[in-house]
Amino acid sequence: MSDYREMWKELGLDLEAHDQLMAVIPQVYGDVYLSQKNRPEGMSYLDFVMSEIHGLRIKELNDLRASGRKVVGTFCLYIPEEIVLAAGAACVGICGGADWGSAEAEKILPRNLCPLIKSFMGFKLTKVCPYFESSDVIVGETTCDGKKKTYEVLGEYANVYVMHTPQTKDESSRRLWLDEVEKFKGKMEELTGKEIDLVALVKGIATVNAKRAALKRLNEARKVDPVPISGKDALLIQQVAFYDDPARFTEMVNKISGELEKRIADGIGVVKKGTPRILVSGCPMAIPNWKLHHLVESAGAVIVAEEACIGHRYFRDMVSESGTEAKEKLSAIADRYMKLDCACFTPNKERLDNILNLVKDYNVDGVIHYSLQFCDPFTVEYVSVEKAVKDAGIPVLKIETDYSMEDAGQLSTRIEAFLETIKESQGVTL
Ligand code: BJ8
Repeated sequence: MSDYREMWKELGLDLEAHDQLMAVIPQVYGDVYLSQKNRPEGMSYLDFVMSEIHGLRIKELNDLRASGRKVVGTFCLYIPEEIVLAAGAACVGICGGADWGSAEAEKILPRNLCPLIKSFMGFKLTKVCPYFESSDVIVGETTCDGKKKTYEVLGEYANVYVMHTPQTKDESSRRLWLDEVEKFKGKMEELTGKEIDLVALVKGIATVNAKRAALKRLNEARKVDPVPISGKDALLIQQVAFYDDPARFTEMVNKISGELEKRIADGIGVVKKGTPRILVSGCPMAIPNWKLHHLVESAGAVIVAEEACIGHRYFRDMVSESGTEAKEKLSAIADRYMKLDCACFTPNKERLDNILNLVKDYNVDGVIHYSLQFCDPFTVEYVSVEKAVKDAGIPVLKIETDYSMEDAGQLSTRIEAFLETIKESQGVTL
């Protein structure tokens, strides 16, 4: 990593604080990931990516910027990656999964704000995130109140552009959203100096569709019992989807899926057949938030699907590749993003249907609903999720937490009790 110090300095990182952060990550990664047994060989690519997450990938982005291209940082699934790519720019998800810098964020933001928001503000204020510092523009969105108001504050520290996301899915909301998508295209053209034509849109859509298809294929393998990949490894792959070069990532995920399909054919699993299968539903888990997956899998269950933005919500729907005019392509992009079932929408019945479909398709034994503290949309929507899941005869556990490990012991106890309930009701041996 020492070779990158000059690059980090030029980006404006606080080297001392960054050194402290980089000293913590390998230890955590070793404990959570490298301690696992029987991992697919293809995970060595992810280990490499993680070891270079502030190194090689940032250098690639730096080289890209030196060649005149741009980097666009985002926080939300509503930002159309296809358009960013069509403008010849790179799209990266910004760090928001650790409480590093949250104390600094609390000096200007309320304490009772979602940890994800405090996390990204903390990363910006403490200057330890090279993705933030490499971004030519940060694209926010008006989803939850906490984020939309924080972008106003963030605008004092970074170049911020905000997309206005609708709250409902009726025809007037769809028109508003299409207008936002068209404005975003204009913004990307202005940023990059490149006109986004039909050819560029076709290519951008194909690239992102291929990435989503690769993640879909990977997740198909998780339907099988015994499951050939741990929930922790699958989560990591889905997190890296937001950072890596899309074409390379797609190729590597397809390679891992091939290995998983071979494992399935050979009857090889990472856990024994009959291990309780858990669906996690709720708030996104940005890197390096591996807390819940680690606790659940350490307790003897396996997570087989994530009904979340870092999970099925990201890859479930494709952009239609039909249409022969740029206008039709933009309309197809708008339509695909209107299908997202984030809890910021009301009403949001599709999310309940999607959860129940996952329960069935992945042969789920129990659902853990995960919400970050002070996240009103997901915490309140739990009321409907609990009813729908219980009505389907599936046990459900509600977890509300933050990024600290202070409640790890208490959460482990609750998770173990939950798994015990599943075991008793189904005669599963842990
Ligand atoms: S599409 S889930 S990425 S908004 S956890 S900041 S909602 S208070 S992250 Fe999200 Fe887009 Fe929706 Fe997905 Fe607010 Fe809740 Fe915090 Fe959240």
